[in-house]
Amino acid sequence: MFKNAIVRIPGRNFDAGLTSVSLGRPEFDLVLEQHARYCEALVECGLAVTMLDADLRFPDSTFVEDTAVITAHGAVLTRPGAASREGEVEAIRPAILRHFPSPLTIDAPGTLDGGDICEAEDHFFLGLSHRTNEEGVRQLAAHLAGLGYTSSTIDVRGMTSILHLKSGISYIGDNTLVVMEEMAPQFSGFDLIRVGLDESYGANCVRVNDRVLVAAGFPRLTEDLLARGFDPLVLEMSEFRKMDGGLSCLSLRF
Ligand code: CIR
Repeated sequence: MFKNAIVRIPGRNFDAGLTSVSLGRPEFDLVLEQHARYCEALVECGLAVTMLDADLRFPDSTFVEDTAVITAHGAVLTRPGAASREGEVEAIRPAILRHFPSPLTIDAPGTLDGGDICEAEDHFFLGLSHRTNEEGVRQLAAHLAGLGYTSSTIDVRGMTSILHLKSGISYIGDNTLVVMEEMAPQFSGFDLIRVGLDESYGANCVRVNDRVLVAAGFPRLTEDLLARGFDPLVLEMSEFRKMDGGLSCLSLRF
């Protein structure tokens, strides 16, 4: 069960962040509206939400997930792979320290984005991506082993359609992974909810206590979740998608 979430309100310069997709410019009023609804949803799921102020130094800083990996046994501050995002870690450190007084760290030359890290019970999948390098994975695997977890590496560098590992897979509890079709063969041993190409953005969903947050516009995935006994909570994400962001990146949950 999660009790807390940390989020950061998007800044007015949100549209100056990094993106690899051509879906148009995010509309700021809608960004704020979708973010507010996302925060409400976390409250509906029973979480106490810490809302950090917008930080105009870092246009991508609303994607807080990339700055830390938080487990039940301890937290790790990351070192994001995009130079424009490196300073986000110092900016979030005080909020993490309030809950985890001695976080571990990822140090140079390691780089690691939280979006590449997928926790499935006591095992972590560590995505090797264009943001997370081998040294970052090595350091995190060692930290996780010290905290009592196992881990394995999934190389997503050849997959041009996703930014992070968790753009393509989500562990939603009950031994179930939501996974983009092309990644499915790597995850035997789990019950898989496969997501086709046309719904692949939906693969980034988030189990929060009794609910599964899922992006609006992916009816087959939502039906599959219902059919397997999950309780989807559908959220409009159009403006975050324009900046390569998904549901999981908007919060740290613990
Ligand atoms: C970036 O490119 O870093 C941001 N525009 C999007 C980050 C999304 N984060 C995530 O999926 N964990």
